[in-house]
Amino acid sequence: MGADYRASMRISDVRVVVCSPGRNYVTLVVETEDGIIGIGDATLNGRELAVAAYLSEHLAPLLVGRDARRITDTWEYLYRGSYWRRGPVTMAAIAAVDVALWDILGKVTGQPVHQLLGGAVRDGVMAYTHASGRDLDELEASFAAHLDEGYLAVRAQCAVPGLDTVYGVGARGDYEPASGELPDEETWETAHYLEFVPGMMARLRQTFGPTVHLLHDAHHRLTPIEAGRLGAALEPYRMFWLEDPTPAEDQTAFRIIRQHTTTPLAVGEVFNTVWDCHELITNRWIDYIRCAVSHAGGITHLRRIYALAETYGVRTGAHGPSDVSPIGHAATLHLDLAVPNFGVQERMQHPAGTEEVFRTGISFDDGYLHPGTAPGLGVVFDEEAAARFPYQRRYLPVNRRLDGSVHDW
Ligand code: KDG
Ligand code: MG
Repeated sequence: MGADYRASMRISDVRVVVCSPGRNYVTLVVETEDGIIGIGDATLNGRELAVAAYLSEHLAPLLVGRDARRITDTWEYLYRGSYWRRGPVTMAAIAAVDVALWDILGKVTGQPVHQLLGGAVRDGVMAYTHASGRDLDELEASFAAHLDEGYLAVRAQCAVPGLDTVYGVGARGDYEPASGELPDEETWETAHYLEFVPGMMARLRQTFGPTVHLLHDAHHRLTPIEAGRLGAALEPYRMFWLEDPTPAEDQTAFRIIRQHTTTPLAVGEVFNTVWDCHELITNRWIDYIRCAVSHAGGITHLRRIYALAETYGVRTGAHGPSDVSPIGHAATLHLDLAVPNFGVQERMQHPAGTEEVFRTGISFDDGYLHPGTAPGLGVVFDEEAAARFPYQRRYLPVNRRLDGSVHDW
């Protein structure tokens, strides 16, 4: 059992730790005066130090002395109280505070966070992972390997003939998009991509049969009508979803895509608040909402987005790349377990080294993830280990068309 729930719960210390065990992570550590520690993920890929500064310079002074149990009040104070609302930096910082407070509440009450959210409504969380290849043979081998691991759902990305580098495909093995002291440049030409992708999906459906869930990420690169055309071309292969077909800030683009295809649509990894997606949800222009706990204001805000989505028949498909730290992953899984309109959860392996710093109770069996039943999030953050892996500047790539102009990445 945790400490006595009636005991004083004043926050006495707030620290921000930036570490790089294989990639950068920003972690918030919140400590109460009776020694309970809560942790939150504030990692924003390629912009880590902006969130770290927001937390340590602007939020930490507001937190010391507050009652750690007042989670919603703290969220309101940090969101409404700042006047400057929304945006990835602000909302990643608020998310870290929120998740740390849920972690503390779980530890104090002796309950895993999903119990505090109303309890599990499923036994496990269906996960998808990433298959990729420099050609179709390599993609097929990668896809098969993930099925062997037990996955029931797999996202497929492949190099496109005529383009040197594309999103989702590493030069060797696993794809980790952030790299380099300065941004790498990837190449793009929509015509090449649209020519290639339907054949790739046809081949995977043919090879792996009718039941595996097939996903694909277009990573914000198409116009609405191009996306409609791609969705229609993919209909015979019964995709689980087509992700991020167009740049996500244009919500009304999805009305056009919807008019042209029944391929299910997923979007949201770059969203920070319900205001980024309320039109998408209430107009039923999407099928899956993909916000991350760590980027969309934490558990407190994401569950409101999910509740709105539930009302309109939209399911969840939370973002879970390696840039969401194990703390963020655990928080997401607790929410996934507890919401009725769960759809699927992304899972990308963290680079080697991450486990030296973050120890989780997350398990994966027969395609399903579970965050464990330890009080709070169930994640231990080893600050001494983190100190051995100092921050390294990393950028996400920039995308250029073959004529040299910058395109959406
Ligand atoms: O930091 C950027 C990544 O999170 C993003 O490129 C991953 O698109 C992504 C996905 O679907 O996991
Ligand atoms: Mg994506």
